[in-house]
Amino acid sequence: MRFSTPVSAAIPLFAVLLLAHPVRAAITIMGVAPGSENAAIGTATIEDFEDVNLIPGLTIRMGGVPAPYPNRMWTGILPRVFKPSLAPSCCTIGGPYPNNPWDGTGALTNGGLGGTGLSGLSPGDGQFFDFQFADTVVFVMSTGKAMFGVGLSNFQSAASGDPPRTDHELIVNGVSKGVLETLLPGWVSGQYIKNRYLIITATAPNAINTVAIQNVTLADGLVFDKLALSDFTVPAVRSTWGRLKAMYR
Ligand SMILES: [Ca+2]
Ligand SMILES: [Ca+2]
Repeated sequence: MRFSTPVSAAIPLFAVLLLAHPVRAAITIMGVAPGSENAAIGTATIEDFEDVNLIPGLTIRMGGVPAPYPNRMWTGILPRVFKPSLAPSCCTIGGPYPNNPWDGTGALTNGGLGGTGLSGLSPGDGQFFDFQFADTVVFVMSTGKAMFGVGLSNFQSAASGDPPRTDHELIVNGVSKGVLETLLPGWVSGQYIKNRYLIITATAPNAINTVAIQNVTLADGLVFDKLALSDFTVPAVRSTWGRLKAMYR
């Protein structure tokens, strides 16, 4: 087959078209300081972790649990409510953490996933702040989302952790985006604080299916709260059809 337009002429035209229609980022990542998140999540469905029931369509996986203990995956119901204000203060655990929740008093943690921990009190099946800690926390959505948000607390970064622990990798839809420490402007590290509110948005036809946060080098007890999910709005097909009908009335 021969093309009517010579290749040498088509390339500049293609370049011009690219410049005229810049490719929009399919997935964007941002972070805001505590108290500034509501503008971004105002209409979202919120999981506040104040009871054991998870919002529909959300599955949470605790991965990379040190052997011989199993990974855990929760859909619909959590093993218990975790309250950071009741985290153990003994045995270098560092609790309590009354400032970790983003709403109410309950939250999600990657701890308590094997044995009785340093405190001797861990139930071993999750939602308790003690060893063992999962290396990776994965949020799995049953349908692709337009927006995913979550409050991050108790993250102790490698360079400034109070005391330092590890940086934290963000993986969206199975693709690494780098570490939160450099991804989120104004990142603040520490175990007794809220670090940042993470907001991920997708531009159709892309969608957010999984969000994973992973301790890179050392175990770090992490706290998550005020998780927000937004669906895509109904496609504009109907309104476009309505406008077409109006044109031909
Ligand atoms: Ca909460
Ligand atoms: Ca921590």
